[in-house]
Amino acid sequence: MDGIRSRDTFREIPTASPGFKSGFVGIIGRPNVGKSTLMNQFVGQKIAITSPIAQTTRNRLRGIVTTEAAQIIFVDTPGIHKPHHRLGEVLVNNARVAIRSVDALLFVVDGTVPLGAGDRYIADHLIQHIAIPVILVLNKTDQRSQDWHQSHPSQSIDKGYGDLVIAKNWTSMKVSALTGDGLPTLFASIIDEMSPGPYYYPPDLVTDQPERFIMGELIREQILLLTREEVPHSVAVSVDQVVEEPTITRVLATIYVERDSQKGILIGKQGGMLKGIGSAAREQMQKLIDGNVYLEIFVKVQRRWRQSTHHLAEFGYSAED
Ligand SMILES: Nc1nc2c(ncn2[C@@H]2O[C@H](COP(=O)(O)OP(=O)(O)OP(=O)(O)O)[C@@H](O)[C@H]2O)c(=O)[nH]1
Ligand SMILES: [Mg+2]
Repeated sequence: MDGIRSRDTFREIPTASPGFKSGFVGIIGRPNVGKSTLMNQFVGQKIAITSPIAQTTRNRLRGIVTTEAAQIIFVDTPGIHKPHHRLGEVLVNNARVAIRSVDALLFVVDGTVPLGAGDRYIADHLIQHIAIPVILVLNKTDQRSQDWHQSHPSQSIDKGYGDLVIAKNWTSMKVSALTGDGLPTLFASIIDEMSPGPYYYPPDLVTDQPERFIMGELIREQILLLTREEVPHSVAVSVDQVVEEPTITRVLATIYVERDSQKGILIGKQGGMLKGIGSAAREQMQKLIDGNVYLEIFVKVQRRWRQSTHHLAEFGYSAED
């Protein structure tokens, strides 16, 4: 399906035949290991934003994959890290909450570096608190080049994880979320872990989040890609209006930052930065809805919003329990 919209389709939830399998699969790991990239690859469509900046994902986001034999609902979560502000605390809390209500977990790690303290911390948490099946996903193996193999004897990396896998009887797989390498095998292992179950969503639905949410994320993604230093972490985006006209969809959005200096950076010389963000985000939105988009963006300062429970809630980052 092109675009997440299927306006004219009546979405019906079919009755599953005997033997149809379904379930929820949490994707967890440190920031930046490729969790959202992996979910997008499975879904076959970009529903989660991705970037080289750690802590890209801020909301739990479901990606739905329906085949003839199964429906898997992937739950992408924010990277687990040591929080430095209230926003970080909420994100890490919500990632932990998300993994309590799934049937299996993909624990994603960067397969090009040795097991680090951050991964070990998550692994210990899983070992102590989680009883559901865990598949350890060593991602980014496309970066294991000839040189890489010479400077990082791969056994030593895989061994660190190997001990974990053996101790807990986890399955482990090497993949590249970027190229898709290893994903069919991983998907088959996921299905193996699922029990017979119903369709939870209509077969043509790819995410539980409304289009408006993803539009805001697409703007935030461009900010992550185009700005530097503290700016990416200091922004929140609200999509204030989406008006669908016969030939175009008009979108009105506001970017919130914490300081005037950040506002200056976002707008840029003669508005150049904001124009760049707007036109790239607009292009992505057009792909998303498979139609024309007119996008207007404002920038406002909301001081210390990342520390304010009230503003966090307003921007969609409430703590779950
Ligand atoms: N080379 C390579 N890069 C990858 C792979 N998977 C993801 N990346 C890149 O790694 C960066 C982080 O990817 P994301 O999918 O945003 O990572 P994440 O784990 O969702 O990050 P957070 O949302 O911050 O927790 C992006 O620049 C991706 O393009 C992979 O298999 N190979
Ligand atoms: Mg992510």
